Amino acid sequence: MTASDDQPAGRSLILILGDQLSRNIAALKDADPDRDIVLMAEVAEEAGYVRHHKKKIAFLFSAMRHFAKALKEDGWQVHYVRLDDPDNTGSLTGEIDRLRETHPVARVVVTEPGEYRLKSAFEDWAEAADIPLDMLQDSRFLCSHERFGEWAEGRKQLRMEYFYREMRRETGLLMDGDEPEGGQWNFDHENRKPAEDGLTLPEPPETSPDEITEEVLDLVEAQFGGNFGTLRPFWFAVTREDALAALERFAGEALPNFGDYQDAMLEGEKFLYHSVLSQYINAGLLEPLEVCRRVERAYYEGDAPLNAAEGFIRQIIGWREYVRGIYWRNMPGYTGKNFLEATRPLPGFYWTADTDMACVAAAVSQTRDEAYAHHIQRLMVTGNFAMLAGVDPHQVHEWYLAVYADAYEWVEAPNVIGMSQYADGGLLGSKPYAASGNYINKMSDHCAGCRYSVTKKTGEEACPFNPLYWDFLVRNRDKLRNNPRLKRAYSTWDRMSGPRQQEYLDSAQKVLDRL
Ligand code: FAD
Ligand code: DLZ
Repeated sequence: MTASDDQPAGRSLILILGDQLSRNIAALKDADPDRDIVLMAEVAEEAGYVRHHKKKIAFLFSAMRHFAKALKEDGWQVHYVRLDDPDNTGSLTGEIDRLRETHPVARVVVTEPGEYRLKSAFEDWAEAADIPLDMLQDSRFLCSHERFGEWAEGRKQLRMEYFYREMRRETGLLMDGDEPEGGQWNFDHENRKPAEDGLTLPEPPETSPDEITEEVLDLVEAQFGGNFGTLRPFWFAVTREDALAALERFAGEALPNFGDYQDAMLEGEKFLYHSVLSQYINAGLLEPLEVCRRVERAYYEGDAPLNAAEGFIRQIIGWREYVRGIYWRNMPGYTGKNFLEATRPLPGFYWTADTDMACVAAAVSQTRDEAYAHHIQRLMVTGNFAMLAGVDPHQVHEWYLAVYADAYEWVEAPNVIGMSQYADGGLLGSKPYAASGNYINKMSDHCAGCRYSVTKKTGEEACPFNPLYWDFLVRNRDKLRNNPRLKRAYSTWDRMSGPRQQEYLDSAQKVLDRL
């Protein structure tokens, strides 16, 4: 298409994706509100590439609508396409083409998408299109792909801890000159307290749905009623202002205990001292660095101990940036990895919570109700069970991508394929996070009310995690035997009597047969 007379010279079409809801997003930086046109679109392709949790779709659509409104109020010309627009083409590239028919532009500008799938779709589209596409680096991340590449180059093994130290130095967060605050980089050893009775647990702030959100909730109910998840009550923040309020609430009320109880689980307590901010950070309502600076300030003002502030900041400038680096360095192909050759279908109770294992039932039912579970539930309950049971990691990946409000492939896939399923063979982490019921019993109160007995190792009454743990190690021995962090476990197994070993394997088989 050639530019027509009514095209302001050099006008750009700025595409803003549903997880790029920030006024500082790269695509807006050099844009001109008087000349350029912003496109935001609710499309079937993005809403349907996995069957997202209803709350996740509602959160994004409502946050997108509020962001478009805020941009308009700032003076931007915003073209917003609703999902139920009868002319909606169903795809982002289709919507770019449709807008260009009525609004000729000289170029299309987009900030790099967080998923390889969408980046490739844009690149393919640009090859066929008669218009330049500028895909800009996503400056919300501290570490560019090039920077991660420089760090990773030549290293035999990539390990988060060393990457994290570089990010501390580069941001200056919790640094005392060239030294880490408190003389140590990492206070993780202080962050493993089990939850105790009598703790006062703050709830994340609940934002009441306004008219825009109510309209979106009706749309989601009508169009995605069959998807997993409870839609109402809906309490997520959908604006930057409300997300900032959630950050303040976290920094004031939960952060002081965040470190101590980071790995704990308590029946009926869905959030403990976690921030419940990931969906806001990932969608652009909060900037990762501003969140870290707020937490750093809480430490310097004496409102939070160092183990809490350091532990939290490590999750964001360490883990969050590190997993993104791993994702882009290993795509395409990373989501298809299956080092342990696991093939079992995902058990039905991942969708229904209908299981007698109290810890799994709690994690799945709160996932269904809130589109949220905290890290240890994701890693050591649902993730651990799937790996021990030998579930196909791709099916596990698709489940996680669908059910959490914060899930985008760049962050979900390395956490699932790498950290939780060890399907990447150790690219991301140094050992499989495999654990028996003992771990869950130590860190939670779930076992006390469970129909299984965590102290029984085998037999009908035994906690299924117990025999599955050994079955997992035995089944994968050829692949895991040389892992130094598993040497002790294998020698414990080797010291067991033959009949005892057989009891474990028979019990595990019975659990697997029941799945
Ligand atoms: P907090 O416990 O309060 O942590 C603070 C922040 O640190 C989080 O908001 C998040 O931004 C960041 N963070 C913490 N751990 C990680 C991590 N391992 N990787 C990246 N960022 C981290 N996180 C997602 O954002 N999206 C996902 O789809 C996702 N899938 C996961 C799947 C599995 C199997 C596992 C083990 C972890 C996954 N995580 C994911 C990481 C982590 O569990 C969530 O970020 C966290 O539970 C979100 O809750 P929160 O905001 O209360 O986090
Ligand atoms: C997750 C999501 C959903 C459900 N819907 C939309 C949408 O309709 N329009 C849009 O621009 N973005 C949506 N998203 C977020 C995209 O899927 C996300 O930008 C990519 O997965 C890249 O991270």
